[in-house]
Amino acid sequence: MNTISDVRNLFPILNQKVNGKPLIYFDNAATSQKPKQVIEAIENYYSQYNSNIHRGAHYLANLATEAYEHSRQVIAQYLNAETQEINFVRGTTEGINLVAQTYGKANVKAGDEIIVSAMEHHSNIVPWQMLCEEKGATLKVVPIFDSGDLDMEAYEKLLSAKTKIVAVTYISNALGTVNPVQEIIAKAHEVGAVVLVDAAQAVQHKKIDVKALDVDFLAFSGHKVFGPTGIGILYGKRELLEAMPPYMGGGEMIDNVTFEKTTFNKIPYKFEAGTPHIEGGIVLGKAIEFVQEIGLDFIAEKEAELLHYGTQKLSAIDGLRFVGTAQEKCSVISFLVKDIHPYDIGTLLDKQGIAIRTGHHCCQPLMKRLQIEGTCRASFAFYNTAEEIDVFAKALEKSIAMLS
Ligand code: 7TS
Repeated sequence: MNTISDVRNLFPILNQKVNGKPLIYFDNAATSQKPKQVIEAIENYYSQYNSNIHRGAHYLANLATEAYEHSRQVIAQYLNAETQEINFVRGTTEGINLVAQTYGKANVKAGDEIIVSAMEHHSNIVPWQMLCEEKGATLKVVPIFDSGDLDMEAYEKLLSAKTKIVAVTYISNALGTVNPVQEIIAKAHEVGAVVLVDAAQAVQHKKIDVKALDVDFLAFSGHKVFGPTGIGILYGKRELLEAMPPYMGGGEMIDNVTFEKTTFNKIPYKFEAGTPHIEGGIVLGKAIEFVQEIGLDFIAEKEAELLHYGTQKLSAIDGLRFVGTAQEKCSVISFLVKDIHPYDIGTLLDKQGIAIRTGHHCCQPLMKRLQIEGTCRASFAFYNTAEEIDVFAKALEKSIAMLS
């Protein structure tokens, strides 16, 4: 599996025409495409061993339970976590809300502060804002430079004994900025705050070792890491998860129920009420195994080449300006051209078979900070090619000519 066509053949969806042109999929930050082994794992589950897990003492239920729990182990090893620290959730959004509604409710009081950054996705802003409103706490925002780099000096100044939670994205979906999370975590710990890292844009690009990072909570979505939608992971340190109240009540999360009092199950089941997304959980493990087979080094190398080439190619386009030029970036290129509305560019590119994202990318406060309404965003995965970037650059020039 060495050539790029070998890699691309693993992703059946890539081999098709859109509007009469070969599909060029540059919307990987929104969701990644799925390799054959992930698609086959979904079919295998439903055609061979679909069954409810944990509760049924029969053959199929045991197979499904084993596969689900095996997946938890695969994911734990991938992150260098303990198996019981891996909670299946619906995605990054649910993971963050879970922490806000459990750890947050139990530990944040009036007068406390929660710190987020100016480049957060709405899902790492709104849950904290809701918590702050409920508790009378204050949301503080780490500013960024125009480049899209975090202002680390300002961050240090914001930290104090009042800081209870720091919630920050590892990689910005809108700008591609890679944040110095290790340093952010260490500084937060100095004032006794816990840190949640939003790894929605990181886990598919970078090796993450939760122990080395010493991160308290980390959330990601399966669908951005070549797995299904509707499934994701919340990692939490064991001692924090054990001390936290439950999130949702229901089956599976209990130890014993009477009308007088309910005792709760041990972690991670305490946070997994109801029948979960069984197929999703199993297949997310397959997606992580897929990433391990391909190798994060290979992925990082390919994506760095694409980022470099794409940046070079687009800089030659008259009137184009990049939004997000941080020192360390991942394979996301956000840009604007003259005063053309991003949506118009996106629509014309789509007619040429090219999928990019336009708009505020669920980062309205970031767009306000940059005094823009939105951007055009091309985000690459390791299965994209320099040839696709060539076609994209030509199509972009053609679109600009039509819109100017
Ligand atoms: N955090 C970041 C940094 C994200 O990029 C996203 C999704 C989320 C959280 C939410 O993830 P979800 O799976 O729970 O929805 N970002 C994008 C995007 O950039 N385009 O579409 C979704």
